[in-house]
Amino acid sequence: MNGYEKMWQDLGLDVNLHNELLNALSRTYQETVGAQKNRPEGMKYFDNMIHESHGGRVKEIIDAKGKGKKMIGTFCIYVPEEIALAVDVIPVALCGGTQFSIPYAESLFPRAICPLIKSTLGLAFSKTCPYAPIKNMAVGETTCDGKKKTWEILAGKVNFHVMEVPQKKEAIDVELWRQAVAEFGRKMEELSGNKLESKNLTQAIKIMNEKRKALLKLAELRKSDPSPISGLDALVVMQVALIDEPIRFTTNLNRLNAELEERVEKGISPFPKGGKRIMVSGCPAVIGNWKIHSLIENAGAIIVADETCTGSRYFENLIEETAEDLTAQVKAIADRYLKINCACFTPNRERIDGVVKKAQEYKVDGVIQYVLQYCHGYNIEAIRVDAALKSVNIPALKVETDYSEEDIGPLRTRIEAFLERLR
Ligand code: BJ8
Repeated sequence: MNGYEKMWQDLGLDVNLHNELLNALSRTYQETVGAQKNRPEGMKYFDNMIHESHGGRVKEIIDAKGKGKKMIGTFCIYVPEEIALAVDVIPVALCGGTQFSIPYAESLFPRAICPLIKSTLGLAFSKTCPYAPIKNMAVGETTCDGKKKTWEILAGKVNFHVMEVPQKKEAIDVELWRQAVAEFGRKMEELSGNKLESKNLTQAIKIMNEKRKALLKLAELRKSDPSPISGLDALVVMQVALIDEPIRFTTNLNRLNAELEERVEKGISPFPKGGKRIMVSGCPAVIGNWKIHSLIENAGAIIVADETCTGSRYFENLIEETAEDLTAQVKAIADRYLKINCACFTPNRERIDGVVKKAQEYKVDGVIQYVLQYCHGYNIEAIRVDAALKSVNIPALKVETDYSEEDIGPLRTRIEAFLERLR
């Protein structure tokens, strides 16, 4: 990525270390995503967006800020993007998916917290995250304990807002969440200096719903046998969804979907018809993390669905577009987001039932429960998910791992053995 050194320097990044990070990311990308055969042409846009995630996309946001826009960094798909967009605030997900930055977090934070949190913090601490200096506010949320306690430390250092995500979905929790979303709206108004108006919110809801529809279409196409796209490429599309400008993203995804439709008609796929179909369920896999998808597909299976926040949890359920005023719109937004089934909720029957339903709908042969080390929510919930899948005769394997390459050998052996016993 040439031509951005001056920008990184001006942002106060450690340019040499940042170059090392980019080289490490680019090597992993080439060895995983780039090494695949028979990829759709339309993936070129998404490859390029990953490549430009620290370059062109950052410059674009700096330019937009020059024209009066603001940027927020987010860490969870519970943050309602349409509210930010409606007041000219650009939301960008800042979660880290690379092992490279983890040691920089471990110098201050306990080692026994999840790699997603450590990687995110490490990028900021090591001055290798170009978004950290350009964001006007970070927006955290009360989901898992690791995140909640981290926000307390960061809040003293940067402009920080924490959204209260409830832990249950009873009437009292619905009310609390609606208030949290309304409060987020007021925060965004303060940050941007723009008033949240129904007209602009209508537009932003449409933009996000179109984006969700395109992602739903991609999910639908993956139901084909053989799926026209690998699970690894579908993951790359999702990773880009979390950082890209939404209208451009949707245009390019619709283009990719049109190509995939043709591939379905012609039976073109990176995998043979009748291959073993897998659903990944559990923790998100953000940019830098292609480990588990690559291992599963290199073992010969194809991932046809992701029940994760870098999968269906991000794009399922559209926002009602019939609300007539601002209050009703904010309520409709809150209600859509509360349908996201994160493992932070209890007792979480909706998620367990949803995993089973999805596994059946996508006709999967098995489910791999993907748990990031020290993510207690998904790790413990895996017991109930496993039992529910067993009750309908769908085999499941839980893998608990971090971002390092140290456990690749044993993981490969376990995944291969699991795939071997399917069907
Ligand atoms: S809605 S999954 S994006 S919280 S992996 S940091 S939960 S210890 S990322 Fe998440 Fe929102 Fe839930 Fe989705 Fe904690 Fe688990 Fe780490 Fe996690």
